[in-house]
Amino acid sequence: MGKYYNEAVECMPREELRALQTKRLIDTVHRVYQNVPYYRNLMEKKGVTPDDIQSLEDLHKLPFLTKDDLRDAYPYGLLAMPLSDCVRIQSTSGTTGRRVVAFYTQHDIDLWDECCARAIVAAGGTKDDVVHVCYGYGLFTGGPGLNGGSHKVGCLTLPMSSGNTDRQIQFMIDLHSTILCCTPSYAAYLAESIYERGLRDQIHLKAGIFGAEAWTQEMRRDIEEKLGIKAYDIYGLTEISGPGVSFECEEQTGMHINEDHFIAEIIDPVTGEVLPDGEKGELVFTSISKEAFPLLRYRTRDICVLSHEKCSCGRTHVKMSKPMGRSDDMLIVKGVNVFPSQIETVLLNKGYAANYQILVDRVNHSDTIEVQVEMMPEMFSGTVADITNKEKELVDAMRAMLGIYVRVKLVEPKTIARSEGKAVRVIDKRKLID
Ligand code: DLL
Repeated sequence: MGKYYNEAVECMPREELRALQTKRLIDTVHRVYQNVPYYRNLMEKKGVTPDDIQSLEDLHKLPFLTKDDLRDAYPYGLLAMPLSDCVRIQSTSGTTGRRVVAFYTQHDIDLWDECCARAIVAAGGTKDDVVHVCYGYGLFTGGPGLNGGSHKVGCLTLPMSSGNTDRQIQFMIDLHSTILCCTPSYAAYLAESIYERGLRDQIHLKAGIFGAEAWTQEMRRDIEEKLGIKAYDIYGLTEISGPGVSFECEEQTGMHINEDHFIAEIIDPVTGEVLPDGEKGELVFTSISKEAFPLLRYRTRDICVLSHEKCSCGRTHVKMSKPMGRSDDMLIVKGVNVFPSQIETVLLNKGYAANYQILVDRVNHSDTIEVQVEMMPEMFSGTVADITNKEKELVDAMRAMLGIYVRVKLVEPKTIARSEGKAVRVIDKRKLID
């Protein structure tokens, strides 16, 4: 297997890849038009017929799909195959309060597993590895996706699911886990627990495949150091299949999108206009090989940048940057756009761990923002004056990053709840009031 799971496809010359995408796009558009009345309606409203789509350049003529469409069409309205041909559903974690159900045929599961297998091999995985999966299993795609990928590579797979940190660590030691798959916030928590218990020498991990939520380069370095591993990013979303839509290679400079299955575009989130390579905007996916739930021009709300620059790993598929936040996660505080990742960067740069919570409120018609962050244990014994100085230092750094006053409160170590899945970083009380 070597360096790639599927070299012929992952390193396919771009011309050939475009030809493959074009053929698959045309087939998918015809099939969706025939089988999905909901999308046919959207196309008719825009005055587009399947014959208008002859090349990749015509993609922009198709209407967008949004999460609201998925909600309107819930549960079966976007199915492109008879339900009797489907073998599985998965569903979103509901972090934004809206459930989405995606359907899979056996073919769809196979291609999803292959996408995850590519990610595992890119992280150095071979059949000799022990893959420790502590993403949640069940409706969430994380556990089943990485589990399927690990089977395809032929690794010994530990379907741990999330939670029970003591048991996770014990299995890791006893079964010599070599590749850890979980959310970066849980990886940070595991790293902290292993470090505190002095067990680092008994851990055999060499790599981690972490995704499902935003994480910064500083957090990557912190996890890498504490666990002695190389940490790889993986991206995906339930609507488009789950983890493995894109994944990092050894260069760690963005995630290769599995372009034989998904066409990516970047658009201006306000006007919907397609933006050129290198510009920041909202990521849009068109799935071109799925049978049951092939979404066309699905707006992810994730803000990022695409790059077609040649990658030293040899893969030819386009790379996407780490999402820089979601257009619907962006907080507007006192009229200023604030992404939680900016706050995290300040904290990690100043030597704090990523144990924090952002509280936004509205007091007397004015927005307030407070960041609660855990003190590092060595600070905990500091004097009140020392703590006040540390808080002031963070307030200044936040102001330099965001341009607004952010109240900072240092709290005792271990007082902010740890997450086993996606971390809840923001509590926006304004949403509860409005
Ligand atoms: O989070 C799928 C997944 C599982 C990806 C395991 C990676 C690993 P959803 O629950 O539908 O699916 O959430 C999808 O999570 O639109 C992004 O906003 C965010 N997200 C996913 N991966 C990353 C990442 C899974 N690597 C939503 N970095 C997406 C930042 C990510 N955000």
